Amino acid sequence: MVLTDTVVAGQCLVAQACRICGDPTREPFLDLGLMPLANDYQTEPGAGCQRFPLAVWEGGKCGLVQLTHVVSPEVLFEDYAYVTSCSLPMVDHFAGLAGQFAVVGAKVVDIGSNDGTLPAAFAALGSIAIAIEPARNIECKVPKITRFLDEVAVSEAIDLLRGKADIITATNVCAHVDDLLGFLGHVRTLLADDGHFIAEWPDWGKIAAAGAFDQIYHEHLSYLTFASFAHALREAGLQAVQLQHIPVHGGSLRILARPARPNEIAPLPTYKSLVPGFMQAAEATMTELPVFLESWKGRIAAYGAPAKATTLLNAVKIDEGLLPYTVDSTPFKVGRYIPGTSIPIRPESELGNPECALILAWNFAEEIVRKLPEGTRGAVPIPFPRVL
Ligand code: JHZ
Repeated sequence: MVLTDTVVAGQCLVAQACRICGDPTREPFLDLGLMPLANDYQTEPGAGCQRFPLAVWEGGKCGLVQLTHVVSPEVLFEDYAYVTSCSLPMVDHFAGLAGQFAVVGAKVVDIGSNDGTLPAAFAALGSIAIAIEPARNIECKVPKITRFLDEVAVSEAIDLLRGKADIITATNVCAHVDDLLGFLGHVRTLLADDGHFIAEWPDWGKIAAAGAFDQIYHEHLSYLTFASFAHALREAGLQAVQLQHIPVHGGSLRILARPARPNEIAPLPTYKSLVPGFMQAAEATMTELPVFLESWKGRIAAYGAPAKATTLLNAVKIDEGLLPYTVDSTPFKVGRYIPGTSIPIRPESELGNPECALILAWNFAEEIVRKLPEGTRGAVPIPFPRVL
C-alpha cells in the first residue's frame, strides 16, 4: 500500500453539527482513517495522493448519517473523472426518467449534470433543458452554467430560460452538498410555483442492508433516507408528493416534490437507526474479501474502476498482488491507477481471460456479466464477496 500520502491542511473542514437538524456531532460509528479521494486517479503506480479523514456518524434528531469531515467542493468537483455516458445503463435510466416527466416546451434545469445526459434526454423529448454543473473538464450536451448552485447560477438560469423552471432535477447531487438546506432554498427560488423538483440519491436503507461501506467516500457527505430528506425539504419550503424506489447504484430513492402551500406542514416520517445492521454486514465483507481474493490468487482480475472501489480497496488494503489490474469504459481513467493503490486501469477490451472477474462496479453486475468472455466467471464484493 502507499504510505507517503499527505493530508492537505486548509482543504478539509470538520463538521460541527447535522446539516439538516443542527444536532451537535457525535462519535463516528465507522472510522476508515485517512483515505484518498475516490476520483483522484493517478498516472503513476503507487503515486502519493492526498488523503483526508473519512468517518461517518449518525444525527440524533433527523437520523441523517453523514461524514465527520468535509473536503472543499472545488477540490472534489471542478475537475471530475466520472462521466455519466460511459455507463450505458445510466443513459437508459435517465432516458426513462425523462420519458416519465418530460413535457414539450417545459423549462428544465438539471443540477450537477456531469456531461448532460439527463437534460439532453429531456431536450430530445421537446423540453427546453439547461445544466448547472461545476466541472470544467467535462463537455456538456446542453447549454451549461459552469458553477455550483448559488444565487448567481439561479439568476443566470432564469435569464437563460426567460423564466423560472417547471422542472428541476438533481440526481446523485444532494448527498454531495454540505449546505443542503441552502441548496434546497436555491431550488425553491428557481422553481416556478407550480413546478416540480425531482431528486435521486443512493438510499441509505439499501446501503445499510448490503453493508455497502464502499459507498462511503468524501464526495458523499450525506447518506440520506426518505425520513432525513423529507426533513430537509420541509425546512426549505418544499413538499414531497411521490417516492419511488429505483434500482440504480445498488438501490436509490427518487422523490418528486413541489413548493409547499401556505400553512402546509408535512408530517415527518419516523426513523429507526440502521447502523447496527450496516456494521455487521460491512465487517463481514471486510473480513471475507481478502480471504476470497487469496482463494482466487493468480486467476482473478477486476472489472470497473468506480469511485467506490477506492474505499473498498483502501479500507481492506487490497493491492495489485491480489488484484493485478482492472478494466473500465471511461477513457480518462484508462492508463491510470485506482487511487491509493498500484492497480492499473486498462480498457475493457484488455480484460483478457482471467478465470474470475471481481466486478467492482457491482451495481452493474448484471450488465457486466453479459460482457465477460466465455470461461470467465463474474464475482461481486458486495453484498458479501461471492461468485455469481
Ligand atoms: P458507478 C458515481 O460513483 C459517481 P461510482 C458519483 N460520485 C456518485 O455519486 C455515484 O455514482 C452515485 C465503469 N463501467 O456508476 C464506468 C464499465 O467499465 O458504479 C465507471 O467507471 N463497464 C457522482 O463511480 C464505473 O464502471 C460497464 O459496462 O462508484 C461505474 O461507476 C459499465 C456499466 C460501467 O459509480
